[in-house]
Amino acid sequence: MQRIFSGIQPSGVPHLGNYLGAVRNWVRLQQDHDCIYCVVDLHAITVWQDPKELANQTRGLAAALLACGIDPKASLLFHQSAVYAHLRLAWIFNCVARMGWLNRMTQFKEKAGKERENVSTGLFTYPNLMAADILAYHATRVPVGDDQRQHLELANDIAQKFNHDYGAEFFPAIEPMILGPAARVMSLRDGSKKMSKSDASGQSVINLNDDADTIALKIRRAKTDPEPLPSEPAGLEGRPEARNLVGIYAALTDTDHAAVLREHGGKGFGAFKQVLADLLVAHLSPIAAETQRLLADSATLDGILHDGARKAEAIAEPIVAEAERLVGFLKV
Ligand code: AQP
Repeated sequence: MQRIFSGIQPSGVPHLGNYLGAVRNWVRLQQDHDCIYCVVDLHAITVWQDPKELANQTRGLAAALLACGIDPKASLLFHQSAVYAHLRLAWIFNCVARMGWLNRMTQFKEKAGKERENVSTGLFTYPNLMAADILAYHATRVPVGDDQRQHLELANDIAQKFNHDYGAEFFPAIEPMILGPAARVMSLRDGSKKMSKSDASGQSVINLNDDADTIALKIRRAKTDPEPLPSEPAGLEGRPEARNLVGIYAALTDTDHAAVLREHGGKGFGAFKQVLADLLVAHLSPIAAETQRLLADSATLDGILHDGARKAEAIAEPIVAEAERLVGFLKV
């Protein structure tokens, strides 16, 4: 079975983009892959996280992942700061990756914006830690949203340079798995920006813990244009907000844009938003309820994360120890 690694940051409440672009695929992949799923709290602190909230956000995200269907008997689920192997390999990769490579990363440019001189150095080296997360397990497949494609190309560059510099075919090639019609869910207020936990406008994001009324309100208020829905995908050209809502509908019903437009083409957005909101509520309400149930028993939740971390450590430790040996560190 091929080994999968994927992570998600506890930098806020998980949202529909995380669910459709990543987590829903993670659940499906459990059937025929060896899956390692990680709540990446080390990544989260690359931007400021309130220390009073971070542990709860980590638990909240782990509970949401379990509620979405991650099965701790079938997969490993743990939080990143509990397994030191990630940090040891990330340091080596900091010394393998080149400044020029990181300078090209569009996520850094978007997140740093005009604050480039003031953001943390961790935000800049984030892709090196991400490469370490994956390669510490010799994972070869990484299910992610479309926004992470560039980081995975960089991880492959790092792996190749390590192998070349240290004269060993040690790290395998990584293949991104970008799945489904909603690999990039966009903000409900601006169809050119991705839906993001850190978006200041709460109205742009459907959170996995939103209740039915909140979901319906956010969808009603979602930005659209005055034209009715087209009957074919070509008619979505230049209409990013319409494309986004159709993509969400397609993902939730396991179809594609063409099938959604065959059914709803010609309708105004008022009617379409109503059916979309109903569909979202039917999908997300059980997840929100199960998350709350899991959070009420934090001892069990912490036990799952602790067990996952120990099993993850058992896989990563010999791989990272061998990388350190190749680098030439003294082992006494
Ligand atoms: N809008 C999105 N559409 C599709 N997939 C998405 N993902 C994130 N946003 C979308 C996918 O979710 C997984 C986990 O992402 P993450 O939380 O680790 O980091 P992120 O991509 O930086 O997510 P956010 O919401 O934008 O977080 P903040 O605001 O904290 O930076 C990844 O597989 C990602 O592709």
